[in-house]
Amino acid sequence: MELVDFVGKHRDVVYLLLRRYLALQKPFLLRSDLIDEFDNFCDEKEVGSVLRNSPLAAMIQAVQEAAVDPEWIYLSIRPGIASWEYYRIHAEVIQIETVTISQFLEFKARLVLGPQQDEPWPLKVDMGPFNREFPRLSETRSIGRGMDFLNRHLSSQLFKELETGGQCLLNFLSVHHCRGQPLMLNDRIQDLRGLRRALRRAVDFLGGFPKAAEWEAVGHKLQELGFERGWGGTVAQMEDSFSLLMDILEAPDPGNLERFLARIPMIFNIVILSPHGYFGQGNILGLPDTGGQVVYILDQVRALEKEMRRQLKEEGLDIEPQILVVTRLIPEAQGTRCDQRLEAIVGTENAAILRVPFRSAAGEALPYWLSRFEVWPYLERYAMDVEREILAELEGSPDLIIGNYSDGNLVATLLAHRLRVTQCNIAHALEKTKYLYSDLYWRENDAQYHFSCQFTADFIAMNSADFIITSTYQEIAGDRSSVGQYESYGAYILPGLYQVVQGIDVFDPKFNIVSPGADAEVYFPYRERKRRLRGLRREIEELIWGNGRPDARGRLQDKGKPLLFTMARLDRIKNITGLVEWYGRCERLRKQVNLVVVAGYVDEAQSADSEEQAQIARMHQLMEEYELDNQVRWLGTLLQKNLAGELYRFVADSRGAFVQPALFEAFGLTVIEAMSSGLPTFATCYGGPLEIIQDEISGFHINPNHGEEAAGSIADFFERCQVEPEYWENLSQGALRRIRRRYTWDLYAERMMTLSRIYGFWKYVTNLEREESRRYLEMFYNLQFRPLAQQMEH
Ligand code: UDP
Ligand code: LCN
Repeated sequence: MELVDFVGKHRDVVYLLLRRYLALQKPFLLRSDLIDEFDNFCDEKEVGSVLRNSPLAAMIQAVQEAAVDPEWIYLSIRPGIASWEYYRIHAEVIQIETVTISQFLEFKARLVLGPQQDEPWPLKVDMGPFNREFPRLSETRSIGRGMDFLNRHLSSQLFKELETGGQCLLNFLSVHHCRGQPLMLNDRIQDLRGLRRALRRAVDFLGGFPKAAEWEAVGHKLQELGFERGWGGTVAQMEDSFSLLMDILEAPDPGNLERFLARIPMIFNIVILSPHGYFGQGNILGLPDTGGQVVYILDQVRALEKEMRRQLKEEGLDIEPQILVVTRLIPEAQGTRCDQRLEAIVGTENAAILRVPFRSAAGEALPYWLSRFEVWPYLERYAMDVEREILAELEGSPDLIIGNYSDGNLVATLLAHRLRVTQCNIAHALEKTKYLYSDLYWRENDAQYHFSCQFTADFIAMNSADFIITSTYQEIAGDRSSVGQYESYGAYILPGLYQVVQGIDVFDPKFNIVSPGADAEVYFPYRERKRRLRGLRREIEELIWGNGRPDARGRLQDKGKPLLFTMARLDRIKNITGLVEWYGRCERLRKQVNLVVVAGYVDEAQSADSEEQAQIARMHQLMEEYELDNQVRWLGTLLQKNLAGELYRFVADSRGAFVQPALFEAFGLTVIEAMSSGLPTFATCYGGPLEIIQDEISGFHINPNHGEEAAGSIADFFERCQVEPEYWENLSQGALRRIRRRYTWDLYAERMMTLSRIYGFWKYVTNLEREESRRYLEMFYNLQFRPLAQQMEH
């Protein structure tokens, strides 16, 4: 091995470097610490030239973490996406050797707990053995395209099955019911031979009818042959479905299997869970824990309902689809509608928000709002209450349960388990990678954050889900230099509690990237003049230039300049204050544009959140320090959706741009909204926007840790647009093109429905084989999660 040889040959230099690391006197070093120190070392020592292009330098680039005690340095190395190796080096002897993941985790635990608390038999959790028989992707570039892979796998499995006379597909079609009615086959068809015969007869029979004829004309005879009404709305569609099935019985291939499953009516009722936060339709965005997740779910519901209706019509079924979004009922609702049990969702025909209260152990409804970190003790009781309510509301089980975020996914797990329904998870954001060392130092933070509960819940829910959808690739597996959010659940330790040897495997075909869009009714290109909401123009001018608004600070002096716009909750991580500071310091940028900020409140007293209060104070301080009142307009107000939509377009009219400067952004709906309006967009390179935007084609990446450079590149853009106005146009077109191809709710809904069917079929086929892992997770839930959650209640 190159590295071992190198270390053997250059022990003296390696020794000096290790001493440098030891001298930092930190038990854990991050990739950036290791690289910075390595660079300093190379700059100072003559040996720098030997080291810079050595295998050691390559290794240091790939190290994710080092755990250090005076004797040993343990390293986790990630040579590529989702690939991990573990080593240790003796600091005196300078010998390098591989270690197992468990040894690495235990060493880290020892550094946290101290040697006196060494545990000879720590609890080790390992999902690896359960998945041994299951198919798994092998290429990193296929990660997140689980469905395509599964389709190929399923069709070859089906091929083998059919050759040996297996009845799995037949049984699947026979069990298909909706509200007690069989939908595909009745009991006149009992075996594969019978099915083939019936199909031939049905196709012959349909040949004598006009293509547009409907079930009423042909149904009687088809039922006699063994078919029910779920095969299509017209004779043409029925013929299509029958011949697809005949092809599959002859020789299944991934394409025809996907097309066939996509035609089977399987999903009529959906339950979407989002327990925490204020979930409603008006006046709630910006309340604690209530941001993009709510926007996402409401748009998702509208898109799914539309798609379900379209498909049911095509399938010839007169069934009204129903979607319920289940959240908490909060009696002390702070002027919102979160104390109402049922609320119809605007823009849908039959979807509603169903609110069920959290109950205490004594059975009383909890009157007040709780942060997402505090919800754990209530979720089990909540799941049971929800089960009763949805069964009553839907008059039966749902066909698909979608969880959102850690709490929703846990409740989805409990419900899907009890009702035996397909489960889909969505995370929006996972906290584990957001908070540094939140797993290792869980004990220190548990009183405030309860990460022990959250990470245990995540582990259970991720492993229980039939499929998981993410908005981006990096959410699953990161990129070359940073670890994916799901990848970070691969192996980890909560010292003193348990260690996960193999938790989540990002090569599991359950992962699928399905990105959301922006509501196309609200966020459309600035050029579509006819659709523009001209009535809002006065209000917008007042917002941007108006005098004497109590919720604004700053008045723009030069109205002719383009506007640089940003909008977000005023959280630290959104880094709005960072952007204001970059702007304040960059003369070139100040010369080119005015800055418009929509975030938080101008009056600190209006905020109930300490983090937000600190950000508000910082905003005022920056406004003073850089004398920004003539060039920055800060609006401390929550914009209503239509107004926000028109504002993006107004900014585009000024030939301005949008900036999303977050330190980390899991996905970033505002980026999608701005791009959908045709605004050139600058967004953080940490998180979702890195994938949404192709640098210099559909927008720009900026590094929030290098503010000066970021401000410089925005200034460059505007300077270039001065001399080359078509440059602005190119970027605007690039953004619109990108959105049309990748980020629309229509694409989302179609894909989501296909996934639900394929994974529903897969669940049916593998049901028995999943029993082992189900039991294991049940045990982990009972013995680990439940006591942790109960402790919180006392
Ligand atoms: N939003 C809004 N008005 C505001 C601030 C934000 O309508 O005053 C919306 C914004 O348009 C976006 C969502 O809130 O749809 C924020 O989602 P994002 O993914 O950007 O961030 P999150 O808040 O989920 O972290
Ligand atoms: C939560 C976040 O933090 C955002 O990055 C996402 O865009 C939003 O949810 C919707 O998924």
